[in-house]
Amino acid sequence: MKPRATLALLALALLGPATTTYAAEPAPQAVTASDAWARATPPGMAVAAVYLTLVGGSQADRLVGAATPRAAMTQIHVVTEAEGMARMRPTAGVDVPARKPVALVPQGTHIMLMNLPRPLVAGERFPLTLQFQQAGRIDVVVEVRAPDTAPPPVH
Ligand SMILES: [Cu+2]
Repeated sequence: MKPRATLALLALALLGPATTTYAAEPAPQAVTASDAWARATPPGMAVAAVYLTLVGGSQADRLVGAATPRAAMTQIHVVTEAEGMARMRPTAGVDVPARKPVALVPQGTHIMLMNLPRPLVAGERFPLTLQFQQAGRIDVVVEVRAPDTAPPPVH
C-alpha cells in the first residue's frame, strides 16, 4: 500500500466516519505505464516489439520515445493495413488521453527495439525508459515471455 493511502486510511480511522473535512483537491497525477513485455527472439533476429499498458493521468500526455540499454535503437511503431498486408511504420508519438487506458498490443502500436546485440531470452527482464511530453521519463521493467505461435514482426 502506498504511504499516502495508508495515511489517508489512518486519518479516516482517527477522525471517524462523520468527518467531511478530509476531501482535498487531488494532486495532479502523471501517466502510468505497466505490464511491459516482449516476446523472446530467435537467434539472429535483431528486432523485437515491446507491448505495455498506459493509463492517462489527470491531464493528457503523449508518449514520444523510449530507450533501453538492451537495444541500440528504438522506434514507436503503428500498424497500418494496405492491400491486405499489415505493415509497421514509425510514428512520432502516441496520445494518452487523461484517465484513459491505451494498450500497446500485438498487431497494434508497439515500441520496436532494433539492432539487438543479442536475442531476448524468455524469463529475462530489462529496463525501458519511456519519454512523455508532460511526465518526462518513466521507467518500466520489460518481461520477456516465451514466443508463442504468432508470427514474428515483419519489416
Ligand atoms: Cu515494429
